[in-house]
Amino acid sequence: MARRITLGAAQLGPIAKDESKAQVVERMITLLRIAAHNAVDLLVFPELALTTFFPRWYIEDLSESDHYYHSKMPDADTQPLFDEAKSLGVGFALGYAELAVDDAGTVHRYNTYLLVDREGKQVGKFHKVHIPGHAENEPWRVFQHLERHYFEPGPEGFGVWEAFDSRIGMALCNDRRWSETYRVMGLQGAEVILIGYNTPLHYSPDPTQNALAGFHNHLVMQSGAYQNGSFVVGVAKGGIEEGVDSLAQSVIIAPSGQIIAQAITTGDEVISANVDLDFCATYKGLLFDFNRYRMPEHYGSLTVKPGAKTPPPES
Ligand code: CDT
Repeated sequence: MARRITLGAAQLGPIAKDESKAQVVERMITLLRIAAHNAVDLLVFPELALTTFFPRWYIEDLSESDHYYHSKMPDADTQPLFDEAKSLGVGFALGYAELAVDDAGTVHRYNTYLLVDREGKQVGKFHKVHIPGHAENEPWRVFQHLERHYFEPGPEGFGVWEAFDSRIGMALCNDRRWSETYRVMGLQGAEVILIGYNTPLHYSPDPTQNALAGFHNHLVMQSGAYQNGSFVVGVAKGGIEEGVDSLAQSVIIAPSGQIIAQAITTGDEVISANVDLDFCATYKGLLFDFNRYRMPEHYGSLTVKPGAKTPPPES
């Protein structure tokens, strides 16, 4: 019998700096209800879904930015979202800024994805690995991308969780540009990879890339899906937020690499696709049968040793 699931992406439009978390949660609940109406089993929200993209502003003393972070989930602000999802029987993935304190009392700030199943059980947590942008205040930029000031990379790496009768992996925004992200999850048998993003359409270090933002977004996720035989759900917070225009174009991608659903707006919008998870086997079991065809022992060293000579250019 086919293992069918309805995957959904809850794209969010801009969140203003002065919009309260309660207001954002209300918007998210509206999307949850639309998703439930469309029989969605797993609804994926974007990266940092509860606030404006605050890393575009420099706050020197990090403790003064604590209101953007959550040290427990759910908390008073987000409890209504968790309650509504549970009563609707819709699982979800939530991107948020997390403030964690380890056993030694050290504070860690992570860009986090949390996976919640249809019964409301928290089944997995991922901390973003590739932290883009810069850590220093660079006020001369048109806008800043200070993720390296606000977040440290997650130490656990990329995992896969048994949930939704499947194997679910998670990644956040810049992670999607790196082939290792998908491959590490692919090697763990990921059938569905969830990716939330906030991607400005203007790339200050090289504006010639601006026109390619949409192309690169789909290129990396479609390749990652195809090369690992996985579905990918890519979800944006898009539109013009505090003067910064960000990419929308949320998508659901099949293991064939084909886009099977795509957002048509830059605002709050739900897209969904009813898929057969067994379709992954068409790729995982044939062309990308890792056990049969992958050749790690023939790839050479994956680590370039310090001082290693690169091959001379061909004349
Ligand atoms: N949020 C996030 O990771 N955004 C980055 C922007 C990189 S430009 C500094 C991205 O890769 O889309």
